Amino acid sequence: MVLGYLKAILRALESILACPALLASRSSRRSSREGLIQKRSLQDLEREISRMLVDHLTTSNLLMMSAQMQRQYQDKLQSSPHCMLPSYNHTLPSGNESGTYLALDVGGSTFRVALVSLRGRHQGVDGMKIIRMTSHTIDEDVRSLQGTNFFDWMASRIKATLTEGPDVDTPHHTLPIGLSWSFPIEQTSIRGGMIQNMGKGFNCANGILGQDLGDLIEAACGRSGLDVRIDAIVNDSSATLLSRAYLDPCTTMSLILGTGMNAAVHMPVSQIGLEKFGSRDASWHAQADMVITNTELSMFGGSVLPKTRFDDQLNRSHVLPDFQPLEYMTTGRYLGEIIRLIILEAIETAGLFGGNIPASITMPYTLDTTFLAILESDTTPHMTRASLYLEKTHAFNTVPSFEELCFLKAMAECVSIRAAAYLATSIHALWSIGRVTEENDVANTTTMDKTTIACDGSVINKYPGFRELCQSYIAKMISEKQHKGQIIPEIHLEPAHEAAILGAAVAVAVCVS
Ligand SMILES: *[C@@H]1O[C@H](CO)[C@@H](O)[C@H](O)[C@H]1NC(C)=O
Ligand SMILES: *[C@@H]1O[C@H](CO)[C@@H](O)[C@H](O)[C@H]1NC(C)=O
Ligand SMILES: *[C@@H]1O[C@H](CO)[C@@H](O)[C@H](O)[C@H]1NC(C)=O
Ligand SMILES: *[C@@H]1O[C@H](CO)[C@@H](O)[C@H](O)[C@H]1NC(C)=O
Ligand SMILES: CC(=O)N[C@H]1CO[C@H](CO)[C@@H](O)[C@@H]1O
Repeated sequence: MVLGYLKAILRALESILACPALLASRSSRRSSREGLIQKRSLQDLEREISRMLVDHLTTSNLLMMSAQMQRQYQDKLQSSPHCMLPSYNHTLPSGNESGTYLALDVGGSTFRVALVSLRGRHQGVDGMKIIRMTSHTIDEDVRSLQGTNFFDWMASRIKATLTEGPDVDTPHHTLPIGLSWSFPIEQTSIRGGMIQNMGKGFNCANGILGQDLGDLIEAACGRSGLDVRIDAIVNDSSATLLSRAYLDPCTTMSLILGTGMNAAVHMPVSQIGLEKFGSRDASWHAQADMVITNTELSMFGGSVLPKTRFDDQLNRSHVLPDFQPLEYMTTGRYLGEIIRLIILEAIETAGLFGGNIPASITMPYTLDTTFLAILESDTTPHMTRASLYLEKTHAFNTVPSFEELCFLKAMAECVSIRAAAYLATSIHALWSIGRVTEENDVANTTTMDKTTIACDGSVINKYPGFRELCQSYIAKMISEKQHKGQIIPEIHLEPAHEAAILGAAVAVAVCVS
């Protein structure tokens, strides 16, 4: 919950930092240097930067970094209130759960209500289906609702969804609900948690801080005449893991990589320090030998993953320096910013864009990942697609030349290759620590040794070639460490669709089955 709070501050400060007044002095200083003698050629700069970004990404170096990251994970697994957080739900779905469940997904800008039908893993993709779903924009008016008014709004949408179609065919008298909640809560059980400030402009927590989220929703539904029960509350990373685990029993990890990142892993309770479980009673410990753990992966990698001067620059002007080292080098929020910093240096020292900074990129965080994706996927001989996109979205004095577009493309490739390699390293490390206790079994395995990682988020699922590249780095790292005659373990990164809604449904199904 501390992390969620810090993230909210971060967002607020980022928007303050983007204030043009703060940057005006800098850009005028820059533009007064127009006509500066060019210090080096663009090709020379390109060679230097690409060496810096990708030359060290050899399999043996990545394995060394993985070993160091494993030590960081082990350390935080023993004691840290911020990352490697064990959830309450210790059971993965058997794949035999069935029934119709109500799933809710409350995010920053939409509230979704879905009826999900589970019919068993043996049915293949038909085993898990959204049979009805409504999506409701959370606009300013909704965000400003205080206290129980927000939950009454939710209840009215739930009721509308339920009464919209044929009656729900459920064996349960009281309709069980699973909830994906993308805001901080201090979870106190699988079905409850104390509500915290939500950030993102929401007023809901006003006057009800510390009250139980599950109770609040049930009470609001009661006032609307709905007989429901919140049985499970999950966050994005556990929802993603659960949604995929229902169909594929090899799924024991999830990865979110979009604007931000996170990962969850199903791991042995014995590897986690006792103090990390808080005040759970003995019955929880008696039942659980494995637990879904929210890694908050973004916070790892500091002092392990080599940085460039551009990363240092980004870190220095960041409102939370050193807070999320891996995130700063891999997620959608930052890939574009790294490229922007490279572009600024190239303008200043290698005459890119005739030495002029396009007005649209003088401010931090003004180049988004879409720009990188378009450059990388443009295989037209003159890069006309990328050129058109640039013309449409950014103001240039003169249209960038083909040579300049090639420079931008090469830089985008290097930045995304490094992101994929660092991500692969962090996943390999996570996978490795989960196996420590099973090592003997592993050595003796004669059957398939396969792990599926459920993936959600725009970068991992949509950025051209990214998931495949990450997958191939992981495969190289694994095979390098294998001895002759051993079965080579496999890790598969698989996209999870509608993970928040389906994961919430699976979570509730696991609880009532
Ligand atoms: C699921 O059901 C199948 C078929 O009825 C059965 O063979 C299997 O053991 C069940 N699995 C679990 C984990 O209950
Ligand atoms: C979700 O993550 C928060 C911290 O980020 C944690 O407090 C909470 O227990 C997690 N919930 C689940 C169900 O994993
Ligand atoms: C990140 O920036 C902060 C603030 O400028 C600085 O103190 C810290 O040393 C930087 N971290 C690294 C790894 O350079
Ligand atoms: C593999 O299993 C056999 C028999 O179960 C056992 O004797 C042997 O020690 C095991 N090997 C390893 C490397 O654990
Ligand atoms: C603490 C807790 O409520 N854990 C639940 C996690 O999911 C399993 C599913 O079988 C339940 O049995 C546990 O009670």
